Amino acid sequence: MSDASPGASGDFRIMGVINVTPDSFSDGGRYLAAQAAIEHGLELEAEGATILDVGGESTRPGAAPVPESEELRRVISVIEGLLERGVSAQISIDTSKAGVALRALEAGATLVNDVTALRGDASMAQVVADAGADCCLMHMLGDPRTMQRDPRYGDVVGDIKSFLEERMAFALAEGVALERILVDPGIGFGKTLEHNLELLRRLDELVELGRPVVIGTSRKSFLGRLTGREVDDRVAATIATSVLAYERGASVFRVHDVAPVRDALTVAAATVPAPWKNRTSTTR
Ligand code: HH2
Repeated sequence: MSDASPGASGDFRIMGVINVTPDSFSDGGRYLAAQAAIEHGLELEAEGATILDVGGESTRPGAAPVPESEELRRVISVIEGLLERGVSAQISIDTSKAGVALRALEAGATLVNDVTALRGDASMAQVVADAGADCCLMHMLGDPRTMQRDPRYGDVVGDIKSFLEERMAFALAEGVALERILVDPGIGFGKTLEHNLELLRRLDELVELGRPVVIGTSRKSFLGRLTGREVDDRVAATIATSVLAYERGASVFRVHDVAPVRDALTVAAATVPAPWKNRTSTTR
């Protein structure tokens, strides 16, 4: 990406998703899985990702938890490999386990993407605070095994805004600096189709929290319900939601398909100045 492009000037950041393929059969297989994840990360950076989100535990609805030792085996070699290969993108660790976050931060990650917003592990806030790491606080109703069973809210946007406010206060009390915090409504995490759409429609209300809003719609099932498309064929739908979210003030976009989303956001940013610049007093 050239420095002159709007993306490079800071209107948005793309967080490319690196899922470390589980392979419990042999160390050889594990090594190949790590190598594939590293190559994939390099490609995502070349396509315009400025954050690489490395995850070793699926958070899909119904997913079973992964033991810490296995999650560590999946992610640490990938983080080390990405840095050895010279990535300049920020490395994010997608985990809710403090032990995994700690080792990932030691290996060179500088952002903890915790889908439990520091509720999943009592030591997590301290690990983030001690490392001076960035931290993404995401909303989720229930846990991945139960979250899609009839989720209900009073006012989905108001409830999630209050939740994020409370989690920000908790993080601050635990010693995480305000400038290190990002917030995310957690699209698809305990939300019906209508909840997800309402969140996108009123995303500007979350910008009022004064912190960068992260949005992850990439290939998610609500897009499948709307379009009838299978998971690998939801790029256009992901682009539509990303551009809408940008227009309503999101600044970090967690996606699998970096190149097309980057093009779409570059055009959006050239057309409309980043809304979050007007609505927040703090920096992104
Ligand atoms: N979504 C998923 C995982 N981690 N983190 C944040 N901050 N925001 C999200 O929306 C988010 C997330 C789940 O994405 P999915 O496509 O279901 O799975 P994955 O991308 O891990 O394969």
